[in-house]
Amino acid sequence: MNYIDFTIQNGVGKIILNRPDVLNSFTMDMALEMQSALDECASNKEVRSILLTGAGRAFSAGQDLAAAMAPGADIKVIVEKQYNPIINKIRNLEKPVICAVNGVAAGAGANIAFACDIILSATSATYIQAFSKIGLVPDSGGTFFLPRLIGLQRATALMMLGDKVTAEQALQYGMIYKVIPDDQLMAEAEKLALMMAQMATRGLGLTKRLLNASLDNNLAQQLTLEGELQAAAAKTYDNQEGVKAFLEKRKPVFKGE
Ligand code: T3D
Repeated sequence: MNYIDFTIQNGVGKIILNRPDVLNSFTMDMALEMQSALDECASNKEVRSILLTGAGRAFSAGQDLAAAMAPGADIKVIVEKQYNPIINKIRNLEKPVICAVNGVAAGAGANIAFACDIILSATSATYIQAFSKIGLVPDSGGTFFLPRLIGLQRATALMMLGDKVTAEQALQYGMIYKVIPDDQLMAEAEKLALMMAQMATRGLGLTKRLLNASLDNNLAQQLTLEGELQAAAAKTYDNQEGVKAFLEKRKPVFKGE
């Protein structure tokens, strides 16, 4: 891989967007590499949690605008081949995806972060729905996730005005989970990813399936699905181990099965 760093260690699949000179903005090649890494995280049983972050001072400035202007570039193809698969792969990956936003997250860069399960943000990170500044509409699932995270009023204002949101504001709005001092972000994110890789990850994956479904289902459908997936969770090794460990007053050893 040339534009991302991808490693698997101690159950954690770590994806680092790595075009720091252009603030990790996306080209087709980088997007396809990220998609391959997400596929590997989904299929490889060794991977039980995923950590996504950026190299250098930015998380991602979204689409590489020079690449978007290159002869032959087709914006519809860019959205359909680069970003839509990334968002679908993150949401359909039944393992926790942690996003450590290390710096500015703009355009598609911000909206990829919002598709992740848990967002930890550096104090200095900022979030910009940059699309309106260049006459585009938000993509990468932004119009789906942002209003659900922070409400229609704030999402509309941020998407129309393109205001820069600080990490503290993002936390107050409910866009992200935690703000962490810059020099501690990666250590905290790695600690969380490692901890989650040792949890009952099959159950976490089923929880993610429920949360995905809750975005469309009515209450009756959701209650039915909760019953079905609770029955599936109860059949896992990890449920047996969790209950046994509780009764034996010891720490459970989960396998993600
Ligand atoms: O085809 C399509 O377009 C459809 C897909 C759309 C999805 C999208 O994501 S649309 C939104 C695209 N992103 C943007 O509009 C953001 C553009 N970038 C910025 O507004 C600013 O760079 C930031 C606010 C993110 C950060 O500002 P600052 O002052 O910290 O950094 P800078 O000096 O602007 O950028 C540093 C370098 O990165 C600079 O290169 P240089 O001068 O050092 O050689 C700059 O040109 C480059 N860079 C930053 N963002 C992009 C970029 N190069 C290409 N594409 C970028 N998006």
